[in-house]
Amino acid sequence: MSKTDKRLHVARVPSNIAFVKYWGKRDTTLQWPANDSLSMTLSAAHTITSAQIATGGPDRIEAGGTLLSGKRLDKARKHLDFLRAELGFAAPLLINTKNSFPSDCGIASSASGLAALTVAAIAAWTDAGTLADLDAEGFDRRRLAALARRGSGSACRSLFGGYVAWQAGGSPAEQSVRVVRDAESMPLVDLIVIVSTAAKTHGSTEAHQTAWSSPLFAPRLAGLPERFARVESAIKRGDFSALGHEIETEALEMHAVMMSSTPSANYFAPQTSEITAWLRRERLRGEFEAYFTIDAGPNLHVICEPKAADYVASRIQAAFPTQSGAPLEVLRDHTGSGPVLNALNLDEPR
Ligand code: 2P0
Repeated sequence: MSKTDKRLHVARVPSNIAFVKYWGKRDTTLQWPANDSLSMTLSAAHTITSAQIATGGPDRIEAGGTLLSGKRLDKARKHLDFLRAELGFAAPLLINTKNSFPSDCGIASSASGLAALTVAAIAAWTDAGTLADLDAEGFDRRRLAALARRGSGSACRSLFGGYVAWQAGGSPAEQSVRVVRDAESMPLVDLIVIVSTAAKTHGSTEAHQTAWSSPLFAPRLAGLPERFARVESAIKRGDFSALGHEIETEALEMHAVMMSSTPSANYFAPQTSEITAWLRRERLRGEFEAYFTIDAGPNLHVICEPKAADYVASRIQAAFPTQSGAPLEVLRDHTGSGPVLNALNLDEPR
């Protein structure tokens, strides 16, 4: 057994919530998005993926102790094949992955999942024990982001903390990821309202392709650079009200594109619409300041300042006490500072 056989490389990578959404691609193979996007990195919603060099055989990929299957397995395998072909590594891997939140229902599990797989796999192949070790091996965050993006576009934004922009540039090779503002200087809370944990019926990778068929997509793309600039400016100024209004309009615009595409995709559940209408009504009445955004799933992300979070969460749960007969779940998350990598020596007591 070589030295690397005995080390377990553990990546903890947060999910992210997009304030300017990535929807539509110009190139599916090279993962070149139709527009620039901007997200807030989360903390509590994360994926922990461990990787270890296997002594032989194909990759073995487990999720929480059972073998991964279906589309999640296909996506993970395809990404490991891509990384091997791109980087020249050969060793098979033992992978174990676990999400801290429900998968495939609009909490960006593919973002944290594919980013964590990228970091853990490369750490195992290079025997890196920290992100600094990976950097020394030639894998800085930007390179890791560019590799993770090939597994899932939104994954590239999870490699950094705070508020993160993914810019499409003039060609696939000119894409870039940069931090707009760090987490500590503008902490916000994301109350993730779980309307449904059922896996979504239309996966976002396929649905991305339909964006071009919507009559609303061209006007959306024409207006997005200005919205992006307004969102970035609101974050830099710390203007929460301006940011909040922008993110609601942005989320509704993306869903209007989804709904008006052929075939059309409607990710809203009845409670999604009820809660958005209620939230706006309460805000207009001056009850609290909170704004929603919604990804490719029925669950809502209610964004507010930390000082308002307890009150807003209690009001949501009082107004919507149950979901399908069970108490409504509201996960509390906040602006996070990005990924962490560790290594454990398996021949030492843990
Ligand atoms: C985003 N979403 O910006 C947007 C908002 C969903 C709605 O990125 O095909 O899973 O793997 O690149 O990253 C979901 O798309 O798609 C997504 P692929 P991905 O977060």
